[in-house]
Amino acid sequence: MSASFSAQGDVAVITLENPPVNGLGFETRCGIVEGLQRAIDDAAIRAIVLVGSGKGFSGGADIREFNTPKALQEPSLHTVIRDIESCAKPVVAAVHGLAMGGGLELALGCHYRVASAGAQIALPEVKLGILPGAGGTQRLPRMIGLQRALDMIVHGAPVKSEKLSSTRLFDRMIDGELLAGAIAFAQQIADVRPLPKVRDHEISDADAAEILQSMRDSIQAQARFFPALARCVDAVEAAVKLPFEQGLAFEREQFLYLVQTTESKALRHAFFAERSASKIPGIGPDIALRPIRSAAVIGAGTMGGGIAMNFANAGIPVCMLETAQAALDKGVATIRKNYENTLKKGRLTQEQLDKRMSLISTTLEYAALGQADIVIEAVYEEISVKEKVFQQLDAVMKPGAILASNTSTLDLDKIASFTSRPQDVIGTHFFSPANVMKLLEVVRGKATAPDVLATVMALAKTINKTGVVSGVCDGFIGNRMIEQYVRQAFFLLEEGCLPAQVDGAIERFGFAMGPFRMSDLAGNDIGWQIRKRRRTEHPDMIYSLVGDKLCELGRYGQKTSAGWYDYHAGDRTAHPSDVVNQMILDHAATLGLQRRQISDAEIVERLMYALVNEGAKILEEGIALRASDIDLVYLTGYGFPLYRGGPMFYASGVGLNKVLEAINGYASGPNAHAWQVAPLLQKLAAEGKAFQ
Ligand code: T1G
Repeated sequence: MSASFSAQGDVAVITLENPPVNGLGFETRCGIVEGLQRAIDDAAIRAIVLVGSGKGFSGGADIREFNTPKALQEPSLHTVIRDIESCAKPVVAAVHGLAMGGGLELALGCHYRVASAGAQIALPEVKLGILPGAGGTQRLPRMIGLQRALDMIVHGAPVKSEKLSSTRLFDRMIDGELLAGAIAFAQQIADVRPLPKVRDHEISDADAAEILQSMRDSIQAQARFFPALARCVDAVEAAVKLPFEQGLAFEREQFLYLVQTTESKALRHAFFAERSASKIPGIGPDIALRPIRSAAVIGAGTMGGGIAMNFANAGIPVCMLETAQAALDKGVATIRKNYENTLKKGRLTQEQLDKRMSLISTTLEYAALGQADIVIEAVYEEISVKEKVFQQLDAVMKPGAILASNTSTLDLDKIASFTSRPQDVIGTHFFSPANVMKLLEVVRGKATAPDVLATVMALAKTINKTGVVSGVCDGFIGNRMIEQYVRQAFFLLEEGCLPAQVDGAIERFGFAMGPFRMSDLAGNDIGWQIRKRRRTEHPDMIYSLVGDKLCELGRYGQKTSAGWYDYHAGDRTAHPSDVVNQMILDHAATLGLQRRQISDAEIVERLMYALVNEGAKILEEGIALRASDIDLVYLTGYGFPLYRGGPMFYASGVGLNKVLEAINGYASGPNAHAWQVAPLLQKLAAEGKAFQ
């Protein structure tokens, strides 16, 4: 059973034992009910303490059971809580570490609650696209007041236990050893009757209507995409307006509705995707990591400076190298400006700013970097430049130092071959702005040592990045797929669309930014250089020339105040351009193409399925370890809508047979050559399967 029973004198102790977070899975729920019964049957027992083993009280319902029979198998969490609440002997919840979701609801069902300081108290269900489904929306407002409970339920953020010590939630804060303190408390209240029940408290906030309306107003924009937000407010309103049992029933209805929604399944998929990404076949969690106590960055430009900030933010000293003092001074000034902007927004204190700046040093000499544990190169994307840098690093870095490249398209194995230690070379592909974007593609070279890979994946967590392992190919995972997405976007212009229509369609689908606004931001000339290189390396990959014609006009994007769109000084708003639209029409005319009205649906399908088809090839080649890694890349690096779960999850939801059917339709169109169907997609569609 995932809960043990012991008796300490006249107090029974039921200990939740379901590592790593005492998820309230079926076996654990059975263990609690059995322990309760034993305590009730034993006349010598006067009170019961419920405590969690390991890192905390409980992280909530076992989310691995969701949408499986076990999730609702009796005793359900509802039943467990009802048995506790109706127990004839007092039940005390002893909370440490964390009490989240169903874990907090379990504690709320107890007659008393005691806690040690520092415990994370939360109802984070909304982050999984659901709401507290075991009484949390009905009981928490009764314990901590309407406003605080509403904030915790709608936003899902944790609150430290000591911040709630003045509310009814905790009857006592325990300074010393939690269990001993809880047992002593239990003995003190053992004979108190009637037993206090949370449900018996009233919600007395006089301004309840204003509090609820104000929350509804504040979530309005997001609620369109995340149905759980509004239903959280509805459930809390039921706690205010309805008798307890009716409120509980209303909450249950909302939960059962939400748990089946695509949005919730997408959010749960993303939750597990983030945790699966750090699992690398053949590399166990106990591998010895190389210590990372200091770092170095080659290049103090936009990328180099952003990368350096990540280390300073994590408290790791970092040294930036440049070829000229002016470049170093500019890089440091930019970093300081970034921090000052964060300070102005109140997200950084002056002391933190000063501390971080003190961790950043600079040099013009490679020799000064020799003792760093990791060095990350972020220089110009040209193989000859990388060669010089890695030869110099090979000469000065101490044995065992990790040599990383921030390359986004070049061959990491070739870069590793410039050194005498290819086993210490790895790719760390940051996304601009490097100090903001969560995604870090960790590129594993043929020779990269397992401990180097494991060390950098752990470092990703330390610097607050989402690390995803990629094999070596042109563009790794994200850029290789976005290449096909942009190709389709260009073909759509030839066939009948204009930039604003394509961007509008995909942004209504949920992308933060469509391909043309994105390209104007990143710089159209970057894609132009890549296409030129690709045309020599892969003559079979045909691109529309419309992007080249744009760049030949010098329209590189926001940096030239003109790209696919026109931009006015000091304003990043993308204004449709008559010049560009006419260029597109003229270009299509030179091709003799009969332009046609193209629907938003076709735009979305072609952009999405271009991603999915390339993703299937990436999966098949082993460049990505799993489909959820590809989804994570898109959710954390490319503005893919979270409530759709990522391209592979989305395609599986559509049905791969339907995806294949649509692709086959486009493969008979004017740009058929771009639709070489991935054999894996073909296979899964034929078998009626989804991406795993
Ligand atoms: N169930 C099952 N496994 C869980 C889990 C859970 N609730 N929470 C975490 N894990 C696993 C996770 O997958 C990982 O597994 C390991 O624990 C460590 O997690 C009725 C229905 C608790 C703050 O939403 O926020 O209750 O990869 O890497 O950074 O109303 O996990 O090691 O195999 O994240 O220290 C509500 C979700 C559920 C909490 C710990 N509860 N979890 O963070 O470790 S719904 C939640 C978290 C519910 C009721 C409803 C975090 C954490 P593995 P980790 P961490």
